[in-house]
Amino acid sequence: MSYTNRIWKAIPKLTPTDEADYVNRRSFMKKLGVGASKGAAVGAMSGLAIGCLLDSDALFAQDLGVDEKTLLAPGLKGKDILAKFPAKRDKQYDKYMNGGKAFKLTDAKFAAIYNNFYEFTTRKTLVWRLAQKFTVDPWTIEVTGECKKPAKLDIDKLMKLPQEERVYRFRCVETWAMDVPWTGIQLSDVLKLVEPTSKAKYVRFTTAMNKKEMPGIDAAPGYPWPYFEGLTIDEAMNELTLLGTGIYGKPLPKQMGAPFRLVVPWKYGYKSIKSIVKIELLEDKPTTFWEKLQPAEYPFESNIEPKVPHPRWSQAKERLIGTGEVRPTLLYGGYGDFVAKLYKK
Ligand SMILES: Nc1nc2c(c(=O)[nH]1)N[C@H]1C(S)=C(S)[C@@H](COP(=O)(O)O)O[C@H]1N2
Ligand SMILES: [Mo]
Repeated sequence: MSYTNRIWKAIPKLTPTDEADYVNRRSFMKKLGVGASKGAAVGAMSGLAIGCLLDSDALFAQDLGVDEKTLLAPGLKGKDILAKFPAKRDKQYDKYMNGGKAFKLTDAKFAAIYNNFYEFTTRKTLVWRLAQKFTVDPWTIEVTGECKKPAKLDIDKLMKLPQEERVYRFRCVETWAMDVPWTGIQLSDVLKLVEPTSKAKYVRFTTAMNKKEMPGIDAAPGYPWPYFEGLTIDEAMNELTLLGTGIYGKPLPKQMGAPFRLVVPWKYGYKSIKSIVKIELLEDKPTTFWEKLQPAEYPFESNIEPKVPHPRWSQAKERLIGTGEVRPTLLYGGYGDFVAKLYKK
């Protein structure tokens, strides 16, 4: 039996009651065996957070009877936007995949059902469903701070910037990975619009916080919402760093961070913040959502480094979702040619 089929068989059926529990804080906490106190909840949740997951979680799609088209439904649906997809593939990035060896794209339905987006739920395979009600149009990203021309960029303005398709490996700190064709705008093109000053040394990013449409926020009241992340200005300006607009040739589905998210392929997945509403150019180093919760486990830099274990597990190997294939983790995800220079000590 194939890996996938074995996993399908092993997953217990998800009942509607279970599902309701995940969006209901009290019973969710009870299920986790956690008291209602904030501290306890945060401790347990962040331990669970990026640490606890089951391979088998990946494959509820079949049980839920959901097809690929539903899973990949784009967040942005306007005709003018759809006309920009698929963007032209820039093939020069293909050779960094898998250390230059052959690779196969991850099956789209796995990428679109196995998601981390805690604003909706910590249950990966339920994110897509809870995210369907999330409003992503209209949308603006405010770009502000150390720059000469702060701006509020709406969908039309952002979608006028050049975008292309690039296949990158995407690696979560939990050790799963996927090989996917992103569509995106180089973040440097966005930042250049506002003319950063010489004081801009860091960039801070913030996700939307729409409690009505994001049930995971109230379900985890101890988390420092809204989700926020950061890069150095050199990391943000690096050619690899994308403001992601799409995947598999279409605008991003909501569960993957529609309408605009980061894609930073040499860092662990939590740096690739979703559904961004604010970008701030800063002189001082900001903290991040996960760093605030567990600084020893999720430091600001968080580059992919096979020889630096997470305090609770090894990072030497990674497992591709969809096939279960296990491969050695590559330093900087294989993108050392682009970024090793940023970390010379
Ligand atoms: N706002 C927000 N961004 C987020 C997260 C999140 O919970 N909230 N999870 C991160 C983590 S841990 C990972 S691995 C990736 C997952 O992206 P994907 O679901 O599109 O694969 O998104 C990152 N961006
Ligand atoms: Mo992650």
